Amino acid sequence: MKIIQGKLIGTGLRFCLISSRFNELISSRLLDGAKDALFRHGVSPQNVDLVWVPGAWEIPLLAKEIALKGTYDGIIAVGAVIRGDTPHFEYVSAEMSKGISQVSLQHRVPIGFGVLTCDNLEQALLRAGSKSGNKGAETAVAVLEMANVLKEIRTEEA
Ligand code: INI
Repeated sequence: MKIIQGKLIGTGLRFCLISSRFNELISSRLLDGAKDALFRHGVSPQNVDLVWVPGAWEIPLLAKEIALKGTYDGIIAVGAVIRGDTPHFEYVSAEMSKGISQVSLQHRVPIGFGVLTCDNLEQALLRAGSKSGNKGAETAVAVLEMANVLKEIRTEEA
């Protein structure tokens, strides 16, 4: 049996982080978690770029532009959509998540979904570097694994 899996080694790999300014209290913590995870797995700071967007709604378009460049092994999106008093949350979170998934599949680049969708600020804080971990860091490690497993698969194809 042949087992193909991605190593968690980031040497020589390039990543682009996308962070939303909306709910920056949360997104900045997720961003710190993502950067820390990449660097501790051997990714060079010189090989990581960061793009800020206004809110989660804008993430898919930026992800598409970045994917089109073709210069990154993976993209990591972080942010937080927090439910308010109107249905706005539903529209933003649905389109953002669908958009990220579409860009990833269309452009065959791993895009980490480190955007929290929470009912309140407390839920978000718990997932941004406290009791429930840091979803930015978890997402970065997932993208690193995907970047490596895709390299393995593509080397086999060639
Ligand atoms: N953007 C977020 O990233 N999180 C939110 O919780 C949020 N809410 O709730 O409104 C949000 N809205 C802004 C949206 O992403 C766009 O930036 C805005 O609509 C302009 O296009």
